[in-house]
Amino acid sequence: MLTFYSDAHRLQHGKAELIDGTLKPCFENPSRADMVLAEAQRRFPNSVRQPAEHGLDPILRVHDAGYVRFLETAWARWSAMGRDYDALPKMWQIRRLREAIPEHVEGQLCYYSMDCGTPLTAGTWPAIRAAADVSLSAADRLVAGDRAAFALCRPPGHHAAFDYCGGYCFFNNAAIAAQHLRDKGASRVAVLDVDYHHGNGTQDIFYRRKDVLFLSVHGDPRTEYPFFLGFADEKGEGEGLGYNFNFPLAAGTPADTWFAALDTALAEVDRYAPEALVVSLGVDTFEGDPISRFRLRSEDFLRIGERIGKLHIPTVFCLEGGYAVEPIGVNAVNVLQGFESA
Ligand code: 6XA
Ligand code: ZN
Repeated sequence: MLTFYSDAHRLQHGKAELIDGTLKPCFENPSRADMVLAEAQRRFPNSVRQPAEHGLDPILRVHDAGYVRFLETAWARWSAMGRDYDALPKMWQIRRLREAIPEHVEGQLCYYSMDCGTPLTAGTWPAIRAAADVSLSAADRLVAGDRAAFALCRPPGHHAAFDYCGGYCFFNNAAIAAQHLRDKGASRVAVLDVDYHHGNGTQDIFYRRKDVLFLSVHGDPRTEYPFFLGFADEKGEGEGLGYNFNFPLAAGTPADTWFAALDTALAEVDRYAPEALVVSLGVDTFEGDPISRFRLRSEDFLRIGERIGKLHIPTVFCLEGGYAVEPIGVNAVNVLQGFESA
């Protein structure tokens, strides 16, 4: 399968995120993509392609225009105040505060952010545009008839909702790919999220729709980030009722229990019979991940790919989380190889 990749990901290199009460170097950094790219090149020689530019239209199919405009202009407005350091929000529009969008860039940053771990930097805009193009170009391969494609996206996307960023994510690359597949003719698309963290952004975007099925296997939000979404009783709304599936699992869950949840999710995908599948491929389910608490081993990632491949659905894999940098390439590419072997 082809891998889509852009060097522009390097432009997103936040200095620090708020962890345990202190600012620490971002776990989400360019070395992650370097490791995945090297392993993809090693195992699938001559398979790496540059993305094609798709413009803003496919992004605006799933994101609020005001939010997109904010992302486009935020750095210029922030740096115009003499600030040459990354932008992080410092408060939230919490219960009973006014929902009006502030005028000032600082207020807008708070309004459009979910957390304090998603630094907006000088290079965020070109990096997230490129990541969207990477996922769109991978989706284009399915439209052209390929069985699968890998979008080596950075920064990741699954926490980014219709109108907010969070969890290192700004544009929801997987949702953008899923919508693109719909717009190019697929009548039903499924998004399967296997990252350790619930894909709250993807759920948000498709929650009232039945043409895109969303399923997520993740750490239980009662104890795990993003805390405020990802519970099993979130089943969709309106037309979308019955088209959202969450499989929260306790921190520390061992591999066999995790695979049982995956199988239940895959059975739902099969029942839905989508014409295309987008996998939010986080590998922070790895036992050695520094910020997550599942216990998959590197060889387990081959099995994930095999099981997804057995569905025989054209599939785009979008890279999400995974912070054990040394093995991230092996773990992510194991999924792709398992898929190809199925
Ligand atoms: C809080 C943890 C962010 C989780 C990011 C992630 N800074 N999401 O891996 O999938
Ligand atoms: Zn994650």
